[in-house]
Amino acid sequence: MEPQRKLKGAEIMCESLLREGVEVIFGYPGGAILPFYDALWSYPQLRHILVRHEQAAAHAADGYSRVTGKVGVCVATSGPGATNLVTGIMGAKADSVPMVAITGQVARASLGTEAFQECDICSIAASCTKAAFMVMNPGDLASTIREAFHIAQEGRPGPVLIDVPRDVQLELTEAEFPEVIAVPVPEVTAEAMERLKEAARLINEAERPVIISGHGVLTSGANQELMALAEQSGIPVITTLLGLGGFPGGHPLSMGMLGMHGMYWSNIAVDQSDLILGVGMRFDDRVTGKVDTFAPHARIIHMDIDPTQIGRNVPVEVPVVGDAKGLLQNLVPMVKNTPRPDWMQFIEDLKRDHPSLTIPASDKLQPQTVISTLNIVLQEDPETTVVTGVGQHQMWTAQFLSFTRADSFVSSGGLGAMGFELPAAMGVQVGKPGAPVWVVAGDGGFQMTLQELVTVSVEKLPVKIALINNGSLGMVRQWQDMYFQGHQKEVSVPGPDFIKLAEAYGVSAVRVTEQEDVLPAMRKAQAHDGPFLIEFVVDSTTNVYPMVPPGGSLADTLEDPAIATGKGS
Ligand SMILES: Cc1ncc(C[n+]2csc(CCOP(=O)(O)OP(=O)(O)O)c2C)c(N)n1
Repeated sequence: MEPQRKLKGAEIMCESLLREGVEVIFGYPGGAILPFYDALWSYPQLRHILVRHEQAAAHAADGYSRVTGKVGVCVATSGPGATNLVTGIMGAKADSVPMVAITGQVARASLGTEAFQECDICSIAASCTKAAFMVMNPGDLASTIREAFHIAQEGRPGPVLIDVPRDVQLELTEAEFPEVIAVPVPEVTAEAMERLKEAARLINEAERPVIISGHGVLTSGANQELMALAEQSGIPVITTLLGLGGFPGGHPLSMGMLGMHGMYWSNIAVDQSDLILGVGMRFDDRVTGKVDTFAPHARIIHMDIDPTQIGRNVPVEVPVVGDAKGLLQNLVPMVKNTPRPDWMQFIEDLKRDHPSLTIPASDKLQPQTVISTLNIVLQEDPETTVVTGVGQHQMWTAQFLSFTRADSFVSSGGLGAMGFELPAAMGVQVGKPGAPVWVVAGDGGFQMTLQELVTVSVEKLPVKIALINNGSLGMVRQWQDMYFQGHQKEVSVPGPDFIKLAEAYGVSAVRVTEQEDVLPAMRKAQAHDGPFLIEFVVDSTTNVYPMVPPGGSLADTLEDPAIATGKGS
């Protein structure tokens, strides 16, 4: 501890953030956090991005963290400011994103009096953070902030909330700042080494093995190690939604995504496999389908940094706790290169006979056409990051785009929060100022946070927005059509004139209705110096396939009926 001069609580907060290496904060002021905002005058190194709704601050901090690997920071006032952060905080918890959320609170003497804008945010946050602290003494601020940053990053990363009463921010105290120590990467333990030997034995004996790679591979920076394992063992790699980018899409061993809207061949391969090596993933319900019938012939090796995830959803034969990078580094030399011609042929046959990337033959502009055209743009600039909302467009983006880097795809996976797209893209763009950032949005989700158009405009964040306007809550409409006898209820979401709206916010925009205009519009957006929106008016009846029906097993994966009956394009 290094003794310091007397500082106000709010100054200690700023000083601590600087010491943690924070460069940018996404936030929105209000009465209970005003002392902190006042202190920001003295800390110009802390860039503050003023969002237009606190939910956007949390999503932006999330997006920023996912592409920089740093802790994302968001700030709000007490009461409604704090509760508005909650969706974004929960999203970070679900997707293992390190975040520190700072909220103002009413003064200590008013606590528990139902004071104006008083809200027990620590209780609310208890279930959606790794930890939530209320700091009652300014002398505890520096150590609490240090602890929060440590907790956010250690083990399975996630969000931490710090609630600071207004008068604590104002009180002067002798500040002592703990030394900032980077969270060490956990060593591979002796126990894990024993498990890896067992894992290697199973891998070497397996006849029909698959690797399922998740977000943990990205957070641990284990892309190279995963590649080494796949190539050394000859085992195909399937990814979860958030695992996309952990293994290059174009690689011969890449099988794309599995799960509810995964590739048909991936789902069937998992169903038929005799060994699954799950790395940095959770076997969540979107991945497994009906859990009782998940991969009935497979033995499961599960590597994860969070021991509570192992054996939680599926029975695991070899649990290996640790950081993916270190575990894979140690595993690679233990596995033999084993040719499995029958298995690889089975997969090739599946790919040939069951095309999963289907586009309906129609005169109307198809959403998949738009998204697959974006692939051209993406391949041209390898630094591009694509950020999606939630719904059909998200699934088509995951299916049709080929991601090659860990920071090339950002999406709300675990929480599936519509409205994530634009604010998260702001954070991505702030984190990667020179890199192209594309948003793929649905017209429903976009209407949830489109007020942030003004933030991208004012902050000069040159994000490009591909708005897939199918006039409806497409994914919900699809479910109503397929599983509620076509009773479409409350799924039509007519929006405003998106072009006029974008322009009103200072964002240039064009509307595209024809296939031949798709690529030229994207080129125009790319060349434009600043944010740009393209509204693609697409067929409102198109469904996402493949699809595991609700309650179904991976083996029940439905193909596009047009393809299944031989009528596909
Ligand atoms: C905040 C929130 N509310 C509701 C849902 C449920 N939901 C999932 S997908 C979806 C429809 C999304 O519509 P849109 O953004 O237009 O995308 P599309 O499916 O049409 O591509 C809804 C309502 C959700 N995921 N998030």
